[in-house]
Amino acid sequence: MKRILFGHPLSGNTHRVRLLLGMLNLPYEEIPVDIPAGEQKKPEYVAINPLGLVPVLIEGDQKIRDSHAILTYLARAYGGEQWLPSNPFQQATVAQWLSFSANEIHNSANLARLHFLLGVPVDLPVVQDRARSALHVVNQHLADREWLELDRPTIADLACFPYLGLVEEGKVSRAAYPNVNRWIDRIKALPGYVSMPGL
Ligand SMILES: N[C@@H](CCC(=O)N[C@@H](CS)C(=O)NCC(=O)O)C(=O)O
Repeated sequence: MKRILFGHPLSGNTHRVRLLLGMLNLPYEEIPVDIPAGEQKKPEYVAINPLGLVPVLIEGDQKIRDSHAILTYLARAYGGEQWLPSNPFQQATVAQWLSFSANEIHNSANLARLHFLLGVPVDLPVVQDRARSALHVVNQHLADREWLELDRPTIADLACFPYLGLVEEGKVSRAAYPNVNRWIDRIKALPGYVSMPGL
């Protein structure tokens, strides 16, 4: 069965999907979408994702948009109990970090990075402060644990990792967050880890 990932080489949203695909050892073809040229808003791509965003995963005749939804699908379809357990409470503890990634991290660390990478207009001090708040929350949470939930790597870790790992590209220092830094190193040491520029 053919598996295609529409993404962008510098996209952390795409990268969290690449990470799980690598860790699950699932073969796929990546089709780069030229975001600076606006290819994601052209009719051909909007027919694939009406939101005009990457990533999108196509697997056979199934199509999924949004990196967190894709992580959820891949984890349940191929990851057994490891990456997203079936127990409802445990599943919710993982899901709360997917939401944290999609909101608190996306609207802070990601926006600050996009400002320096692509000149996206943002209220820089505000988004940088929000990034520090997100780092603080994760740093506190990791004070007495190695992984975000369940004492093992799950899609919670893979969701939050890219933009916290790339946060310094938004000119926010990670120096004051040692638990986050050790957690980043642990993720980079996982079997199947793949890198991207900046990580
Ligand atoms: N919640 C979405 C966010 C996707 C997203 O913002 N993708 C960015 C690339 S990292 C994008 O496609 N930007 C193009 C644009 O805003 O036009 C996800 O997790 O997949």
